[in-house]
Amino acid sequence: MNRNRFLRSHQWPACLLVALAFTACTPDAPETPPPTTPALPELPPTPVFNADSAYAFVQRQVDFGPRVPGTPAHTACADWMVARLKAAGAEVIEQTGTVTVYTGQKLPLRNLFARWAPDRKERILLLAHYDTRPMADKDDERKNQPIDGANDGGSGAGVLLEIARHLAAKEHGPGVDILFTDVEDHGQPSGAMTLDDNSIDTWALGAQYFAKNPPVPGYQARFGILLDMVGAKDAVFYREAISMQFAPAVVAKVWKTAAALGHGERFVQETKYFVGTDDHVPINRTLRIPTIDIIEYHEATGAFHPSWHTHDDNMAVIDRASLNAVGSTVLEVVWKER
Ligand code: 1BN
Ligand code: ZN
Repeated sequence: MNRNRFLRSHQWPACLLVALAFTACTPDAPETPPPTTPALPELPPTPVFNADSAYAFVQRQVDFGPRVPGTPAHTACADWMVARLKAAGAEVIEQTGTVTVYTGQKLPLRNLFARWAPDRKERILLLAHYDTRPMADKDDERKNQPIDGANDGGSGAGVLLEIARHLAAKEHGPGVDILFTDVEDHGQPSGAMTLDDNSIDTWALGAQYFAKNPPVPGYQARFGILLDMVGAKDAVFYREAISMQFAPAVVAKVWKTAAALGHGERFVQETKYFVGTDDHVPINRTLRIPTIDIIEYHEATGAFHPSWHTHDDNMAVIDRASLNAVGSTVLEVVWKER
């Protein structure tokens, strides 16, 4: 077929358009730069978490003796913590009250709520209990005597006291609150490590009290992180099931940060259902702050560390590397939050 006859007159406008399109793509045509997203300002470097300091804070708590609510050792330890928090630049609200434990006994309650940059609306909540169990109900001996609570009570509070030391220097991002809860560990003894429905509310009385009566009206935070039993040697942290139910994005953030810092082998990407209750439950349920629990899962017991609620929960189980893995991860999460 003759090519000139193939290009019939009604086809010319289309050819012209194609030709024009090619012309527009020649190198001489002016280029419009692609749209760019403005770079976020660089964040200040995260301070170094000092595991020796965290360890010394655990030791200091244990040196007071068992921190059983209503005892002089508990009062002395709380006074010392308040002084430390104020020295670290916090505004400290002491929430006092009375709670009734499972025996019917009334106990004094003293939650310590330490705040940095309290005027900022956006906030992060960190928490740990500082009271210790009044009995060793999982031990074979001296069951009625109180425990040292180096891991259960001491370790979470020790890590948070070390983090507190750095918070006055945090000028960017959300304000930080640290809640040291009281009367967490005065719950009804159970046969196994699991809880029945009746006993579940006998635990975490300080966190329940805080959630029902927030000392700052309308208190809210972007998210919360609870530390409990984080100090034993070779502690491993699985994704805890209640945290996964209420705050899966916070678990993902913390576990990802831990892996980025080289602690991926301790922060295992697998969910275990093993915590019947803890302080994060009322914070999630009542205040609706998505809050996770970083708590050791121990392979041999299928639940907590073997020293749990025994006299073996003493300084011999505490290890700086475990305190460091948790403390440096939480400090990094806090510092990277914009
Ligand atoms: C955690 C540490 N808890 C007490 N000490 C809460 C709890 C109590 C979890 C009973 C499971 C059973
Ligand atoms: Zn306990």
